[in-house]
Amino acid sequence: MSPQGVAGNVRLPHLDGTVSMSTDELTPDKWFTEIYTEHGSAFSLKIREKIHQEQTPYQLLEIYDTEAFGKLMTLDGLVMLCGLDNFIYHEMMTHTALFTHPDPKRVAIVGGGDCGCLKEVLKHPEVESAELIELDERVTRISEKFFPELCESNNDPRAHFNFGDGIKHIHDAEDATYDVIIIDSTDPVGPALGLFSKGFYTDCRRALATDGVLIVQSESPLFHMKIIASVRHNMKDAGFVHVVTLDFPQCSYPSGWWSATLASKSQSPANFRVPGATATLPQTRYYNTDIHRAALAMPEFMKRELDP
Ligand code: AG3
Repeated sequence: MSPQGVAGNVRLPHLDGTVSMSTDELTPDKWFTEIYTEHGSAFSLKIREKIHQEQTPYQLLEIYDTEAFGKLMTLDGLVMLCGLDNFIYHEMMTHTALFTHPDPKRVAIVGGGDCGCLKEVLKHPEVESAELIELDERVTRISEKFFPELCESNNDPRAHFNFGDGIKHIHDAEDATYDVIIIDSTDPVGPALGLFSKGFYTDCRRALATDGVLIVQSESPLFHMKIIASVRHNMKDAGFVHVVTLDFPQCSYPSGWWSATLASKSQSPANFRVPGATATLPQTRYYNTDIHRAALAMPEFMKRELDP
């Protein structure tokens, strides 16, 4: 006898035939919805309440308390992160790049003002400095208030904050300043557009030392193949020797499936470091060696569209 009922006839909690909502409940005061107009779909979260709203000098920043996904941060009405699944994105955007580099000591994060990537980067003991370059300081201040779990390493002496234009910062950086550059941007619209360009990746390449690794959030394989293809093209044009796209689930982003594209100056992305002599696996909830390897495997449609 299982605690839930007779073996073979287990009652599944919440799947007992009751309807969990009626459509007239899907009202803007009870639900947050991001509509993917071009893709005829949307993502909704039932909200308890909106707990913060402000117009920063750059964007509309809102925080909701949701019923099942933890806190939610949106910028101009688009989901940036929520409590439930942000660990997948942040771990995949960081550990894959740091384990591709043979000895990552100096890391730059462009965007990522919520500090989720910063926290993951600082889990690597060999990192000596992690610099966050975020345009909108309010994102960081509000994350400190509502997502303290992402900001728990902000006082680490290795963490440095630079609130300003990431494109200019990388452009002005001395040659070979960084080992790893992480681009944790919004979608490629408005000020973020430049973060997807060949010119920016050329500056990144120059600002990276010999074994340098760049990783960029590159949108959804189901919805945004043109963006992924153009990121890869621009990285190759910028002179990176290896370019690979990794994929992972992210249920709160368009289509529920996301990607990151990694470029390296010399290291083969397939030969990433695994726990042993040169690497210790940080405490993670999603990332591990098998996940890293699996994320490098490309689905057939992506292979066909990206490497014809
Ligand atoms: N960076 C990627 C956000 C893209 C989401 N797009 C959307 N909801 N349309 C988020 C920052 C997390 N640190």
